[in-house]
Amino acid sequence: MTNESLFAIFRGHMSINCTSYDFAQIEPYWQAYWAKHKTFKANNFDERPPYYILDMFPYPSGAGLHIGHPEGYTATDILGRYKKACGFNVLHPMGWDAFGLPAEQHAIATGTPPAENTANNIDHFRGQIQRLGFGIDWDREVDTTDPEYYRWTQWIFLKLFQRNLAYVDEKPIWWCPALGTALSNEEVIDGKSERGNHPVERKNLRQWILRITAYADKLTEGLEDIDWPDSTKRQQIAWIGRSEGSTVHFKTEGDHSLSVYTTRIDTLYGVSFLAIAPEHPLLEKLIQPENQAVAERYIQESKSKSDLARTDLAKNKTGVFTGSYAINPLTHQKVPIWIADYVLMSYATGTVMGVPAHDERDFTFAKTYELPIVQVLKSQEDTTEDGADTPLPYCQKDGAFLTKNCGAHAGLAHEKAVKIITEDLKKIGAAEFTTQYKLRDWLFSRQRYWGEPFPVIWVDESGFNKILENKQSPWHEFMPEEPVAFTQNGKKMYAVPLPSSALPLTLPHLEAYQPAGTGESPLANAHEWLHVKIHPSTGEVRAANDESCGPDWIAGTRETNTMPNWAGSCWYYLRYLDPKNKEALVDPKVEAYWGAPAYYVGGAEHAVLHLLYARFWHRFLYEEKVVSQPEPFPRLFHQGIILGEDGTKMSKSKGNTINPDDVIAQHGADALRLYEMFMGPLEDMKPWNTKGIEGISRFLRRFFREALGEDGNGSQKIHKDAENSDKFLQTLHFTIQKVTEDIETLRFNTAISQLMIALNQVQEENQVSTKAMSQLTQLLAPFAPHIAEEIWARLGNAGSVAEAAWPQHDPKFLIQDTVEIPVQIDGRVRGNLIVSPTATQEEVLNLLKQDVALSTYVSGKSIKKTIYVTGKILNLVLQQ
Ligand code: ANZ
Repeated sequence: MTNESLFAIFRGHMSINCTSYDFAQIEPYWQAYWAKHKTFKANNFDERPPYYILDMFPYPSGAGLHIGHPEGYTATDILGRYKKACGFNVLHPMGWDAFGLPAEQHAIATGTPPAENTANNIDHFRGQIQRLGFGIDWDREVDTTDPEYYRWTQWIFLKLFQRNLAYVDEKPIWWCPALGTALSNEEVIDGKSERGNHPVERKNLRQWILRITAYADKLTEGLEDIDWPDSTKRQQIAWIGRSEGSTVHFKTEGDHSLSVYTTRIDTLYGVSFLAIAPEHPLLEKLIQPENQAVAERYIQESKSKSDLARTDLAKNKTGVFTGSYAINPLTHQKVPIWIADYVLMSYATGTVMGVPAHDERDFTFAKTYELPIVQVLKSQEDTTEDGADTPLPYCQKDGAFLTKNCGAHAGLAHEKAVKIITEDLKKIGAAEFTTQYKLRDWLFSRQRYWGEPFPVIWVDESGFNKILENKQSPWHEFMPEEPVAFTQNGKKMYAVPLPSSALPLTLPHLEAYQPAGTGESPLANAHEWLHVKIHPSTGEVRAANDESCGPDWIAGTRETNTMPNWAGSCWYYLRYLDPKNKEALVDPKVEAYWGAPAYYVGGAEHAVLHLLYARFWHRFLYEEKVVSQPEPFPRLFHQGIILGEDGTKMSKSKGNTINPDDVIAQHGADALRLYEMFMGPLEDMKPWNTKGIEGISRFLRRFFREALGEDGNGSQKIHKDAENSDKFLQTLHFTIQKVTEDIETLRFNTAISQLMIALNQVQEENQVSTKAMSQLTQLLAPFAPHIAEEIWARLGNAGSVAEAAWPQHDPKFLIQDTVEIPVQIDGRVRGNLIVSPTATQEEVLNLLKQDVALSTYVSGKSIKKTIYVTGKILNLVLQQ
């Protein structure tokens, strides 16, 4: 039977008739085949060992897939297809991180509801991803905006709420008076709104906040046990920013106490001013009447600056005097209190002690405002008594105390000084040791429509007391020990958690998506949804205007804020495991079966926010016994960015973007996949090169031709009973070994080079067995799966190449390394020979005769005795 007829039987009713490599026919065919046969379906509790591989799921933007997406997704697909061939039960899922600002802005501009727009974008993305031929189990697709998904996002929030890890507080947001809306950080550029270029300011609003700081130490320590890129670990450590120091309390005039946080209490003798943040609550008591006008103007101005601009070392340090003084608890000296915006209210106490002689910023500040510079330390090289040879500011910690200025502590070194001064001041209640973190609690609310609604209802005090009376009611399912309350317009309001039976709390339909104009989200306009009545014991919720509610029903208001789009991406990798579960976010048995992903592959730009938030939620879920391991992503890999052909970052404005749809249309998905993997090491940044993808296209066409001949229906060279040459077998088995090792270590570019070498060898051969050609095709399959399926089938193999067992290399075909053996003649080592470790005595003796130096010892003589230890030593005794 010819290959052609075998192939026709296998194909059944579908057929591709192309005689040369026609990817436009081949690719859709095999994609349909995989979908029909559910080739990549992953079953829970399969007896094969589980292998879970995870991509960072995309935000389905209106612009569609960009050329960077296929890079990471191809890498995970290669690994997944390879592991499947090795006998693993591979789970490689895909989903959509679909809440976010663009859909809402689109809704405001066009009136299309965000849900509709998002669904269209998802369809577009799914189609594009499917055209790349990834081996994804599409039955496990998740969408963070699907109420059946965000039911569980809300559930996790309620668990956090129950454990008092969610609270409310007033926090500043960007507020644009001209637009009448709150803006996100991304919508503010240099103190102006991105839209319309209007000035923005900080405005305090009630916000939900998650107590991530309670996990600061655990999140730092947990990094030790995971296999992540060092730079990403370092970024998380810096972001969490654990700092050990002291808090020192200064008495002020009017008998207030002003606390400063310092890591350098050893410089307390050199304090010449205190600097206080413009937002500090004590300021109104400290500003003297004659300083009022100037101070107020300064405070107002600082409102429009970002923290980054305020603390930038390169920028001028500004400030104004409050008119008040504080007393240094160590020296009892009076120092002026200045307002300075380089001090942030959000860090530590919001006040710093100014030590110009030993701190860069304080030095600049003191120079600008002519404040005293009191030196208390000198460098180790400085031999002068008064530290005259130490250039100021001297900021190192290795300095020694001057004997003058430093009272009882003169002569102490940094570490000792910190300990002793803090302990001394602690005795009089003027200082204590403290630990600070750069990490802030996570501001978890947005004044937006297109996010998860908070599953809580606000009630007043009398309503809350009614709920407290009935501890059996569903309102207590997630009730925290410490009630969450907030006073607004003089009225104290309490947050009541919805019971799980009331989830999901879905977003209401709106006629318009314009913000409310009050700083609240558009949900403030959804009156029917917003104003409710709740029953104190049954857990029922009805519309406020529902007349069937009796007098015992409690009036309540839903929350108008929504969750940030980081929420849904905090736990999606768990939902993939059990996406249809109605009883739990994931069945613990299913979670235990799959475990954490073997690899998590995604961009380095997520080093902190997403990767830290997800670790926080995961740790919490671990403590709540929802998951079985403390870390969500034990092994992380960042793919490098693909640059434009000009070597700069791709961007629409520069016109150097490459559209994956265009590349697929021109060269096919296989060529795109193979090219992106061939560009260079996966983690490297690399520029796109049109010539490069053309070369890859030629390689694929050549592979097709070599395997299947000019007419695509069988090559003269390839046949079942062909005798493979030794050279070819060596190349084949080396290629199997190399591609296998390279896939395991994600070195895809070198694996592809080896496939190219192997194809060159095929070209040089007169005959190659069908089995050997099929094996080479299997090696190509994870990289370029469509063409590999087509070749596999046309070579007469049954079933999908994705399901064939991975080929094993046979070591006997591998060219071994050589060894150097000593040659001893009549008891003396006369030299060495380079031989194969398995060389026979005869081979070694032949080599000896060819060796210019050694052959002189034996020429003309006969050998009496030969002792050869294979691969170790040759010992000869000559006839005398
Ligand atoms: C006096 C001093 C003297 C300081 C000196 C440094 C050097 P880390 O290590 O990052 O925690 N600081 C404290 N609170 C601040 C705030 N809210 N805004 C801006 N700066 C603040 O840094 C701790 C140091 O940052 C503290 O130690 C304080 O300046 C400053 F020779 O106190 B230091």
